[in-house]
Amino acid sequence: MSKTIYVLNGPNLNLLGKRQPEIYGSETLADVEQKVRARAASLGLEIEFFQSNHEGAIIDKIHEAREKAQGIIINPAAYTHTSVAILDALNAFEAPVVEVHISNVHKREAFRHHSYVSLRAEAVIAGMGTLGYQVALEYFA
Ligand code: CA2
Repeated sequence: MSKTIYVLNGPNLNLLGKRQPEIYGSETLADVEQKVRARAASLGLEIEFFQSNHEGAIIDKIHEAREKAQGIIINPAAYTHTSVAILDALNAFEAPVVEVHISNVHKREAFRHHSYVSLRAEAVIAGMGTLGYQVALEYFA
């Protein structure tokens, strides 16, 4: 049976490729999803790809992953820096978690240097652009 990886994206990432290309690049989230699915297929992984601008919806998806996923790749976007609730949900998920940031958050404002999710993640990738999602998939493969 092939393994399922949940790829979760937080608020405003639906705007990827449409604004601020100097920070986040020119690929859209649909482009990222397509590339993630292609790489996952070649690695024999199933993907559930999800984006929401709502904290509770992301938490519900993490709860769903408890029953259905063997791993989570998450870019929590701004919730990275604020959400104890997402950290708590991830702490109730038993398989590995990889945190991805498109930009190098450590080169940016001080408020982006702290991540609640990093307290839970097995690995953190930042600053590789959207390639970070592919690297996270390789980790699971
Ligand atoms: O670098 C990342 O991936 C971030 O998670 C992106 C978040 C930011 O709050 C984190 O500090 C770092 C912001 C996502 C917003 O994405 C946009 C993309 C294009 C245009 C506007 C927003």
